[in-house]
Amino acid sequence: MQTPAGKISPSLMCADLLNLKKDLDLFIANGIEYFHIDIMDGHYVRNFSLGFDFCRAIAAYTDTPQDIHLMIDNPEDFVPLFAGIQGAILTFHPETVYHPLRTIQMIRSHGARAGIALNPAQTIENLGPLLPHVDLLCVMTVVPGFVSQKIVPGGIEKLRETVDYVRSHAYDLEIEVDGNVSWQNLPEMREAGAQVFVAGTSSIFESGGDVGANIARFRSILKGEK
Ligand code: S6P
Ligand code: MG
Repeated sequence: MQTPAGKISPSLMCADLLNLKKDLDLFIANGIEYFHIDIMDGHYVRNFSLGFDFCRAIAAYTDTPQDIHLMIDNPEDFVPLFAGIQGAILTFHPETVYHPLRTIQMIRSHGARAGIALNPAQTIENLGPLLPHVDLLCVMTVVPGFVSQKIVPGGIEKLRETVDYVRSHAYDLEIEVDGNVSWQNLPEMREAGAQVFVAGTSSIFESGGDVGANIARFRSILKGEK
């Protein structure tokens, strides 16, 4: 298979759970790179979403790597649990812990890849010391907590500046964009240099849409075809 122009990480929180198996089969057949699993605790964000049992069920069905986005307080309490998911990337929000470097080390020592998330109100320079130690940087283009939000003003410009910062320091990590990765925003997010795209209700899982056709549409935008 050709190296993809960008990786797709469908946000399974946005899937129709009653049709999940059908969609998973489509994603697997299309070589989808990651599954984005939003974990919310009702404290760090005012919402609940998926949980460990969901990750375990997906892992029992497919070895597609899980891109697990922990929007929770005290993430270290749950690192041993989630790191047990084969091939997982565990992304946490650094402001939820006193010592984020220790959390990164903990994730890696449990055999998972480590990611950190950058909120719209945070600057990349603040996270600079952590960047040599992580596998993934998740740039949030919405405030975490809910699906179907509009991109924050200046979100794409911030993404571009963040990519430039990471490249100028030659950090070896993947840059993911999460939040309103819509048909409209996707071309600019791609141009800005994101490498992993979280696909939710504004693209692959759009209401009334055909997931199979939407995967093809997403891929062709990532290749710069439309
Ligand atoms: C938001 C969460 C995201 C959403 C994604 C949904 O708190 O971290 O991963 O699931 O943004 O996609 P959309 O297209 O509805 O914004
Ligand atoms: Mg997310």
